[in-house]
Amino acid sequence: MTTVIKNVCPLDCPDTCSMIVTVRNGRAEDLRGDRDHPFTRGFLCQKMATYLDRVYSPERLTHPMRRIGPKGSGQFERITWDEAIATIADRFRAIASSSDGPQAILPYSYYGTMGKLQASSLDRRFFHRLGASMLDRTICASAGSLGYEYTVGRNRFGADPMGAAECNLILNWGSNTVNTNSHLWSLMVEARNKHDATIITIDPYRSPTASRSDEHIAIRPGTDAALALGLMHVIWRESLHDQDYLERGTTGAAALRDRVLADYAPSRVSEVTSIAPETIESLARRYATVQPSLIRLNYGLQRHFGGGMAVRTIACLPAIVGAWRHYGGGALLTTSGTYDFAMGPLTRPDLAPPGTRTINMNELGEALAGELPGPPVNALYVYNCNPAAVTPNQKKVLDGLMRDDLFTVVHEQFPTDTVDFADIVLPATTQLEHVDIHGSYGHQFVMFNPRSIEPLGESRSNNDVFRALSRAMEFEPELFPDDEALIRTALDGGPTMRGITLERLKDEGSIRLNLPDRFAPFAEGKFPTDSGKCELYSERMKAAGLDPLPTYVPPREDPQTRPDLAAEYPLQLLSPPRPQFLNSTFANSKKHRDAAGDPTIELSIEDASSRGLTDGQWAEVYNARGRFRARVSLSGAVKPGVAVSLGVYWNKFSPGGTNVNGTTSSALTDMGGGATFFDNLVEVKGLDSP
Ligand SMILES: Nc1nc2c(c(=O)[nH]1)N[C@H]1C(S)=C(S)[C@@H](COP(=O)(O)OP(=O)(O)OC[C@H]3O[C@@H](n4cnc5c(=O)[nH]c(N)nc54)[C@H](O)[C@@H]3O)O[C@H]1N2
Ligand SMILES: Nc1nc2c(c(=O)[nH]1)N[C@H]1C(S)=C(S)[C@@H](COP(=O)(O)OP(=O)(O)OC[C@H]3O[C@@H](n4cnc5c(=O)[nH]c(N)nc54)[C@H](O)[C@@H]3O)O[C@H]1N2
Ligand SMILES: [Mo]
Repeated sequence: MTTVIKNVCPLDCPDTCSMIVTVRNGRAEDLRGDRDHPFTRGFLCQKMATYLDRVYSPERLTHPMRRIGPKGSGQFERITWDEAIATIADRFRAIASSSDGPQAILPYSYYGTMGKLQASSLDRRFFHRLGASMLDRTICASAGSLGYEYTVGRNRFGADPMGAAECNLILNWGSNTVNTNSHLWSLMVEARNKHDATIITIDPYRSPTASRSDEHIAIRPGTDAALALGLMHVIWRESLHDQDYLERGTTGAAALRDRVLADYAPSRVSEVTSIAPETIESLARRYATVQPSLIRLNYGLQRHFGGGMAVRTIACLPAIVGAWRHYGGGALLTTSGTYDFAMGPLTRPDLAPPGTRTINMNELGEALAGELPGPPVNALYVYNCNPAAVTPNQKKVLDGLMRDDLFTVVHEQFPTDTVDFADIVLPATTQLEHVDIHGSYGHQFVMFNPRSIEPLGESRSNNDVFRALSRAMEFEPELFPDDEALIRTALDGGPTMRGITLERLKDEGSIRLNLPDRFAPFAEGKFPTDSGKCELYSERMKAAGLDPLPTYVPPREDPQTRPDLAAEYPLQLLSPPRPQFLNSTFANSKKHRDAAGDPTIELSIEDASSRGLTDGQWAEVYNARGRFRARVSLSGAVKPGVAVSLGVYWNKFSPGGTNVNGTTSSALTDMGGGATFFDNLVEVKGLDSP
């Protein structure tokens, strides 16, 4: 029997594609992009095009296991699900009734799947009901989200991505759109082909997006706010601002104008950003006069200490030139705020005991080392995440995972670096084997993912495991209903969800949110902030102890402000994703690893030759936190003082046993408690062999 089913790509990526899966006699045999989906438009990225290889990989975890070797060794023996669930429930009960209490248990997850159910429903209910510590999921987007919210408003939405095709000027600002948001890139290319739009990329690295743009502005890492303030200086100096929009739609314009005219002349901004003053002037003029203009504002620039302020500052620009007036114009950080899913009823934060502590996920190393306030962490339950590879300050994290007194459960599809440290390993389903619904952070559709094939081996979905654990813990069964009931709960949300039902989703697969066609949310100058305006001056920021006006906050590890540190570790190291992997997902697949090649460290010719390094040679990259090995790459993609190492490789496939996060810092951003992966000074020395 052959059936054709619409599934949804589960990856943590803005595109959330609609996929057409052909199932023959219970086996998925073909998977491709949905031609009828307005955003997917018939193509999948290079990673998902071979997803069936992942689903049917012989390396999948297919039964529960218990550790039999030392921690970190990855030696396990098979056990039954009953035994696994009973072991976990017994340990959780013992910890909960010990003097440390249930907060000594820490759930640890991120978005291995973006599905509303398998990422954030029964897991939250289970751990809230247990009284476990809460996790602040800050590893990716929290700095910029807060900076954007302070400025543009609580719902955190912006330009309609479908409108990108109608823009005349497009800035990829800290965004490698070609690889990380490829369906938006295709709309940008459409704008260029149809009406000669100009695409400009602002990135210290000549990324694939930068090289395919009409112009690449190679900014010094972590200095984007200074550039934005320099653009404002030119715009106001030359009276290119939109006075009418500023009066109707903003607070604090006069104060911001005074600041930028006094402090951010292009000559000074040039010293900070290492962009020529003429480039700043010309960009400002074009940005102010070519409309509609879109700033695709993404994550690259948030992973520095001043990341929150940088996003907040850039997010002021569209209001100053009136770009929000136009469909497609303005700034686009995420569309996630357009979704009114009923997240409260779904996740039930009310079940958590009052005063329960929250642990910032970027500080996992500190948490495991007992350096944070509150009880120690005695149990860790990991799902949808590979912290041994993806978290900063890796040595500290691995030291913590080695603790013999730490009880670690890992629910996974594959034997990741994190699995190696587990006491109990649970096998997880893939997207074809479980049901889910999806929003997106790059488009505006709600999507339904049915179960297309039976779970492989004994694998179980996240929710199935939490249902089993809740029974073993004797929690109220009504808190742990079946997945369809949870979908109905999630859909019973606010205005943009109205009319979107499970029945319709089953029928149609994907439904656009209740939003106006040609959505231009701030065309009239009304914003979902306290003042109802775009807050160039923010009382909320002032109350939070932050500068209420946009400003430049330098990186923590910056040669200009920390010459002492730079004397030892002179290179600013960026480590954005490698196109063949999705964070660390797919980095175990031989096919993807072969396509990706060895880990690399891209350097300027100047920095390589002063260290006697040649192209292709193995090198060690290091600082006081740790080290990793990579091949020197002299591709001409970075300026002196900057280094790039793409991608989150698995430690166990990295020469020397550690990846780039051996060097990254767990310091937090200026706001939102975000990660500072790219705020990282290192030095490089040659090796004779890996
Ligand atoms: N193929 C692929 N796609 C992905 C992912 C993946 O791993 N692989 N990951 C997904 C996830 S979880 C996320 S969060 C997004 C991330 O996607 P993006 O937001 O595109 O983020 P990055 O690729 O980390 O960084 C984008 C660019 O910012 C640049 N950058 C670094 N520092 C600075 C700076 O100070 N200023 C400026 N202007 N630019 C800077 C980097 O060099 C990089 O080229 O992509 C998603 N899509
Ligand atoms: N140096 C550096 N480090 C980074 C980044 C960077 O740019 N540079 N990027 C950061 C960013 S933006 C992010 S978002 C994080 C991402 O970090 P993670 O969220 O850890 O993402 P992945 O590495 O993709 O790991 C997700 C894991 O979830 C598993 N999984 C998938 N589906 C399911 C499921 O249904 N159930 C269960 N139980 N497991 C499942 C997958 O097999 C995979 O191993 O990494 C961060 N780390
Ligand atoms: Mo991310």
